[in-house]
Amino acid sequence: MTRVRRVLLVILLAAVLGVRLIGRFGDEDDAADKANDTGPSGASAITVRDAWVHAIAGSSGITGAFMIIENSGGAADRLLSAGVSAEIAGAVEIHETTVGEDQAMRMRPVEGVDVPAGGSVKLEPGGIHLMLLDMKRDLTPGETLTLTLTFASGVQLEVSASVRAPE
Ligand SMILES: [Cu+2]
Repeated sequence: MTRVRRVLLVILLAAVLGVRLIGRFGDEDDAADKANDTGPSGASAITVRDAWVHAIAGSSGITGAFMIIENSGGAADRLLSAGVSAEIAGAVEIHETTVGEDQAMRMRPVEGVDVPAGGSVKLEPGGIHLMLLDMKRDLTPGETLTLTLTFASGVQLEVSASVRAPE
């Protein structure tokens, strides 16, 4: 009996997760429809939300920045580079996380990140992220950094990212 219940619970969980996934795709479809209604709007099609940076202390030297980049326009775009004040970090790279045959997680720089027309891309821990290197000081939860993102379309965005403590 308990086994049956456990199986039912798993099916229920899968159903809930499935619905949530479908819900997300639904939202993206809506965004795409809106973009189609207004047509390609040029320079302001790219927006960023939920930008945050991992807090660091004790001169760990590097940290990660994460966000959701949305493209409401009719043309694909591509994040080419990111920057931050030289008082904060010496360099910013775009990284992807890969899992090797030995199951170890590694990061490597990538040339850019595609943001599809009417779509979005999520930069997140364990996935694509911005890597701040050669950190000049600690980052304390509650403070805000300004990141500059440069896209292939020529769009340059200033993004406010809040510093958050590790969970
Ligand atoms: Cu990295």
